[in-house]
Amino acid sequence: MKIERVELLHIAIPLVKPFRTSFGSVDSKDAFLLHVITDEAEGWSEFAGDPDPLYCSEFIAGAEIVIRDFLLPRVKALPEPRAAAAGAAMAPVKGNELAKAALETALLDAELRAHGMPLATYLGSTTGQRVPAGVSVGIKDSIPELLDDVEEYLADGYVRIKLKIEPGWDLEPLRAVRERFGDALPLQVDANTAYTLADAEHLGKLDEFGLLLIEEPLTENDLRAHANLQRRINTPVCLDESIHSARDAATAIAMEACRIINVKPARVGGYLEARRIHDVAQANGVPVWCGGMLETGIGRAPNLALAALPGFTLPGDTSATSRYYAEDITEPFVLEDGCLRVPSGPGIGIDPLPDTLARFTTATHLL
Ligand code: OSB
Ligand code: MG
Repeated sequence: MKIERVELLHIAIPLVKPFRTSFGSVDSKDAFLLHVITDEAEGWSEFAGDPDPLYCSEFIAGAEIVIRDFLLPRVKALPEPRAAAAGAAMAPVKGNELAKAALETALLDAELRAHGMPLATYLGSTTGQRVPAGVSVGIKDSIPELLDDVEEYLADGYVRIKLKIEPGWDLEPLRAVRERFGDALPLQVDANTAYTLADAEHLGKLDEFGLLLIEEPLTENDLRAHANLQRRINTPVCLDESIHSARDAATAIAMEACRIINVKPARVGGYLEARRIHDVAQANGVPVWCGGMLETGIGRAPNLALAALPGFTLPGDTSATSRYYAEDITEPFVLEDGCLRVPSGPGIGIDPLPDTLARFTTATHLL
């Protein structure tokens, strides 16, 4: 396989409603796609980060430079630009996991398409498998607004609700959701690093709500603080932002900094490392689930292939297209009995719709 051309397409797609977290609010998904053209097949991927480095240190403008000037030249210098060799070739570049994931995934897609193999088969899951879908519900201006949204998602069939929380928006919304929808509803929360250890006693009050987990309550990468918190509360701590690699996962598990891990392929440098985290967690009896970054269909399809692996025992943030977009750049993913299906085509199993993609593309750069 020889790389002939790599295109980077900036896209902007309106969200059906603003999505607010403890780190900010967005009403549009701004991202870029990578389109790798080789002599054997073409591959697609999506950069998962945002225009601003608020969720993580990477951001769109920086990632474009990192890919163009540091990652792609290293991959192009390989005798054969196979996805399995790309990780090692890119390793001298520190960090930048989201950028690495985007490049590795586009290469992997091209390679698998050349072999006619679906990503799910490559990873060890099954195409056509149904993956239970949860939904992440943003911070709202009022409790009634939150309850309306949760009601709508439950009517759609989502099997698990995740509430975004922050200081001042935690106990009250949880109490309201439990009162309205009952104790049996699978419910979890995500703080996106909004608390400190000084809040440990307050966070202990979440125990009464019988949550599946609390995601990333404290400062990113502070495993010691998360371990300290986990000793003081019953709700299982789940790490998102703090896990960048399989090594991080092994360390966090050994330190008892978490009891559950949110696996986002982009955050850990791609699907190969995500698979390793799944394996490490499974060997330690730690459940994992697949997180999301409001991906378009190009990012959603491969996440479903990953989420179908056996260690993904909790519903993911792999929601249907309609939860994000009135119109997406791919065919929509539709909820069937609370589940999405793993695509069955080769590679990531989905292609952008050319006309729709053209309408949502704001700039195209040849790398
Ligand atoms: O922390 O899981 C997160 C969205 C963007 C950035 C970070 C997160 C999220 C979500 C939504 O919670 C996940 C999704 O539905 O894609
Ligand atoms: Mg999270």
